[in-house]
Amino acid sequence: MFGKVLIANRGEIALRVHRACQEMGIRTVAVHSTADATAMHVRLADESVCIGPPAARDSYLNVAAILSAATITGADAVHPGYGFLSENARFAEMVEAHGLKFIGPSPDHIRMMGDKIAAKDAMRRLDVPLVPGSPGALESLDEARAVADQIKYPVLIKAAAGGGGRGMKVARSADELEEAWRVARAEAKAAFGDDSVYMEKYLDRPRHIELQVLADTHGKVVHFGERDCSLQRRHQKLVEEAGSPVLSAADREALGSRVTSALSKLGYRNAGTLEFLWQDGQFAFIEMNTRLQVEHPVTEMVCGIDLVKEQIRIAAGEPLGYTQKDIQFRGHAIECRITAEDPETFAPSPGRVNTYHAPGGLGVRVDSALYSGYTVPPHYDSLVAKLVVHAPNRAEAIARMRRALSEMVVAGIRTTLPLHQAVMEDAEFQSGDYTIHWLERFVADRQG
Ligand code: MV4
Repeated sequence: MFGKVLIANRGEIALRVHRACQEMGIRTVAVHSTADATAMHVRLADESVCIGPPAARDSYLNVAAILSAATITGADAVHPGYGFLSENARFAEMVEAHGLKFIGPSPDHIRMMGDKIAAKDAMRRLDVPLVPGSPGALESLDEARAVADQIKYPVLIKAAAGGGGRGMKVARSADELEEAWRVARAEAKAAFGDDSVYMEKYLDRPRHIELQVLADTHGKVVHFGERDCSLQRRHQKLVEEAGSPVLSAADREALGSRVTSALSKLGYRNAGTLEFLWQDGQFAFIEMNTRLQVEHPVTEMVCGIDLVKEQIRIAAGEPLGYTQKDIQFRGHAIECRITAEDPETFAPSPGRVNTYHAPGGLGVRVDSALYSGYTVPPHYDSLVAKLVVHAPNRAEAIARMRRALSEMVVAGIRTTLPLHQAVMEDAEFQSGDYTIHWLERFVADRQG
């Protein structure tokens, strides 16, 4: 096992990784920008290294500085967290070239899944269900017309290098296709420096359901069930649940066995999440994320497993200590992402947190790097706390979340706490009957 791990991240996820290391007897190295000198992840780590000025490109994305920090502190491995360098194949390669272990998938798998066309190609060959669409990249507007005529409108043009909704355009009929084609390509070029695009049938009211997997280096792959992440606004998730309110145990098992068999053939290793759209009882793969995700705690709560410890053990070459049938799904978990934003306009609200009080009690977990007197810097993601609850069923989990939200205090800045309370009180949310478009409308209605 590793003696020392460098955590190439900040905020709550840096703490999350530190906690797993601490319990495993592994020392930790924090890296931080000058804006984060007093941050909680720096305070808790065994050692810390300042890697640059506030702007992420000069610090948390500064590969040379991070590798130097790992070398001078004698770290054995690097955990990238999520965001920043976590899905950068080049970074994973350089970590390994410096004689360190990258706690994540192989650079080749990161690269493959970063190319959405290559990812779909792989899943198609491995019999994972997909949204109908173009067989690969669209080479011309004529080809786009031909594919659209075949799969029928509405269609969606997506960037191969995309994800997160950038470079994505809907064409509802043939006369909208040329415009969608041009705009999607231009946006893809501007955002990613790559104008490759592909086409899919547009699903108009799907749910976003993702499956968590782990693969060891001995050919074993297991899944930990699904998370329903349909509650999002402008591609920012707000609430996640495990399991999905619409999935039966049989559906979960069917999807899980398809996916684990596919990833086993692919030789995948470490943690991964496959994203699906679910509509009319059908699953369609859209993308795969090759990192630990923000919302991983809801899976941990229902499965009773520490995904970060598992990632570390896998990277150290240990085999998974259990099989699929040992993984049980107990109860229901919900996560609320509390951000430093105005709960109505979503304007960023960094600044000093005069008072911070975390809720507690049975089935309540708070992953946060906040403390009373901490100043939320303006340079990074606005996530300040993940409030996670676990209960025997969904109704009790919602009741528990309402109770926990009412106890939580983050004073001095604006946060999305009031929005979360309103969502939890809403009858439609409580019914579980919502799609990826539900929150957009809910927020608009609140704004009046
Ligand atoms: C789609 C779709 C409808 N049909 N693909 C958005 C981001 C990217 N990860 C995939 N996205 C979508 N792909 C087809 N064929 C609708 C979306 C989408 C979406 C997906 C998941 C979560 C939130 C979303 C919000 C808007 C659109």
